Amino acid sequence: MRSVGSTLADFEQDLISNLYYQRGTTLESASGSDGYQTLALTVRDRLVERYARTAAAHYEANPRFVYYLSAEYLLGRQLGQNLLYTDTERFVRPIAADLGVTLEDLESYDVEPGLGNGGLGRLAACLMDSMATLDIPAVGYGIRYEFGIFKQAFRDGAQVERPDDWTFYGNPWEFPAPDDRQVVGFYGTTAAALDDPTGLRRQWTPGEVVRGEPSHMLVPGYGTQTVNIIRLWQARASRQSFDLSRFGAGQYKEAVEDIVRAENISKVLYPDDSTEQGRELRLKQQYFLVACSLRDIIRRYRLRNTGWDAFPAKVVIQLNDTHPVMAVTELMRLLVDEYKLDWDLAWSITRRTFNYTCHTLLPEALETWPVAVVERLLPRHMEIIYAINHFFLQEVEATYPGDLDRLRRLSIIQEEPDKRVRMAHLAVVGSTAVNGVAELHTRLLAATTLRDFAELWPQKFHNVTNGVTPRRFVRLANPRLSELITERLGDESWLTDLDRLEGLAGVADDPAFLERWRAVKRANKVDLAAHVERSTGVVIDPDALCDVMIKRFHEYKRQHLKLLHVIMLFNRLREHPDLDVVPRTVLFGGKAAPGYHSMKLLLRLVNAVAETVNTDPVVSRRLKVVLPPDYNVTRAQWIIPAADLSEQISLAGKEASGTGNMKLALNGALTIGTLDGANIEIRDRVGADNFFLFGLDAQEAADLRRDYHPRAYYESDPDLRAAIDTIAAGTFAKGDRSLFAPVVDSMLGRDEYLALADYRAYLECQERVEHAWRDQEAWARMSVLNSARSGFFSSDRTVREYCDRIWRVEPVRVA
Ligand code: 26Q
Repeated sequence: MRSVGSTLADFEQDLISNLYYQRGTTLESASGSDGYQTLALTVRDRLVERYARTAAAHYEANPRFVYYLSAEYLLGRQLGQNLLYTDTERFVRPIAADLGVTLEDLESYDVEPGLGNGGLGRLAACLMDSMATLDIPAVGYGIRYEFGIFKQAFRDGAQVERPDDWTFYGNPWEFPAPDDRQVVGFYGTTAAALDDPTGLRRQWTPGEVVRGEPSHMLVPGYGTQTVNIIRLWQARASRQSFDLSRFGAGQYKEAVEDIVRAENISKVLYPDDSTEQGRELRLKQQYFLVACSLRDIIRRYRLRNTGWDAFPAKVVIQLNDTHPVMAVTELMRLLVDEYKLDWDLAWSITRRTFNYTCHTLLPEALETWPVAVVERLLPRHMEIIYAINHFFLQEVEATYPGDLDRLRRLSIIQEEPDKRVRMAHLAVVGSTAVNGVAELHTRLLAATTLRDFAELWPQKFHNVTNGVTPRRFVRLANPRLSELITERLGDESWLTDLDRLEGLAGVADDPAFLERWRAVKRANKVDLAAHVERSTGVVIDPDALCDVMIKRFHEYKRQHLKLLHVIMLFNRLREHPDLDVVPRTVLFGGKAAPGYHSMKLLLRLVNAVAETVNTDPVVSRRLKVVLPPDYNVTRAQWIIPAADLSEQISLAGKEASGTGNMKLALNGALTIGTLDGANIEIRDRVGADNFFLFGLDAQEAADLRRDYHPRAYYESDPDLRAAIDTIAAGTFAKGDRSLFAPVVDSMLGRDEYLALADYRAYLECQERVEHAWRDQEAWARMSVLNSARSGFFSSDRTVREYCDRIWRVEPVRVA
């Protein structure tokens, strides 16, 4: 095997060579982009070698593999990560300096692949990172969207979406693998298979075929030789589709129609994590991912194994939410129709192969597809779903004889008001293990959303609390803090053994250490201020409390509750200009789904409030509000290290877990939060004294919701009334009372997520925050304890739990 050198001289040599032979240019005429691409290729070369060794070790060991199926991956920028993982940053700095550029200049060309919406996509990336770090043989499968999550800009404060053409300059981090292409069918008809007396095997003749072309991104482990891959599928027209005769006859549009239709499948990521759109194309995407990936999994299985008996022992497939759940039906189709296994054996193999992670509790977020749509697009799969459901309901009937209502509730098919396939039910029925993503979430899943299933199969239900990778979200994002931690703990082993952060607790009372801790936070805030000024023009004070709410805009997350607090502060400062309040910068970050009009209006209101606050000569000295556009993983890495306060204020019982809460706590932000998702576990670990808790708990919220009158809170709380009236009066709309009226109406009308009920508690809690902030040393101590006690939230721990409880896989060391 060819080998790259490990010295500075080798690295330099490879850079020159790559610039010349890969970019086709020279030092004299290279552009900044050439410089970046060349560096990327040179770093990539170091990973390729490890990948080759990993593939060889895996082939040799023929281990059980984890296959992670996810419609989304939010990987973040690759350059910094891969420099760290190959330990080559130390070469690049001096070389760049010689050339008169900085590493930061080069990094500005690194485009993050935005192949996800939010938490679920970023979790997939963190788990892949941890699997590689723990030497777990794994492949991630996903879609190579031509356009990722839209770019957010603001025009007159309103969100405008621009396409994310992330591959425009080429993606140096991926390898096309056209040899492993697959063919996928859609539509068409089914017929009885002549040789099958049971009628369970049938033959599908698709009406359209599309090619899936894979490319892969390398996923290196930290501190190990393992490099796994994420394989991303792109849809292309099958070769026959290009109609040369039509083209020759001048019918250009018709000639390329099939090509366009095929390529549309992987054209764009659905930017919608709220409303189920019922769009056939989304289902097509899902099946495309699943069909390509399963064929690839079987191809890989057959490299080292024969027959089907060993399949579930060698293959474990994790379904990231229900988006890839058609895999259950597709594996059945492949085994029964194509490989001619009998149904029962195929079903036993299938059920033993899959596991399902659920990421929500919101009933409206549970995917269902109209039977008519599935029938048309995937006629054979619809038959298989009916058959699976038939046998499943027989099982239920045997357990609960005569309980028709239970059958109706459990059925994979919803009958009323219209016939739909319940994807979550299919996922549970087709899986060995089902897991929620935080303790409360798992408990509520079993008690509410999936209750009947939890009663039927209690052993199927597990909790695996989410985690985040400390490499990206501490080491890369926060090098200053990392250095201080390493100095304190003596070495860098905390990066792969995050519980070692506990060692910081011992210096949480050491004034000298606290002083340094604060200096790090301040320096990070100075950096953030530069980013904020560049993107918004607003100058923020690095000594102000940095109050951060970064996440998708969604009603249940209650950005409007935070905004009511901001407006209250604004009103107070206007009325009492000399009031002694803690200077604060309130930073929001997040996108709203393009079709989510109420949240887009709320974004607009945030911008309007920001404008009013920041231009008020009196108020703006103590309060700033910013919403830097286009929040993404890269920006998260800038914001998180600078945060003092982490806003985790969803209505209890609605946020499955949250992962931003973990990233912020690890970086020493204190949380103000409700008893929701993983907030509960964070508070349990960092200690109630180091966490600002407020609000209804999940039970209280559910009870209150039954008979809820938001107006009563408005009437009885003068601060709340003043804040809402300020919006209603048009204060943030140049006197126009109509623009933000829908926000007011929704709060006073339904207030779906009980923001008004939690308002007073939130305000009082923010007063406790202010009080705590006034003692900077005590605050720093709490900050240290948050980092010190958050080691549990490493995604390494999450992956270990999946390995032990669900996957039952063992590491394979790569020499
Ligand atoms: C479904 C159907 C049609 C169109 C879009 C979708 C869709 C897309 C994305 C549905 C859901 C999502 C994303 C969900 C998500 O990010 N959930 C979050 O997952 C995190 C990781 O487990 C949790 O921490 C968050 O609490 C949860 O909200």
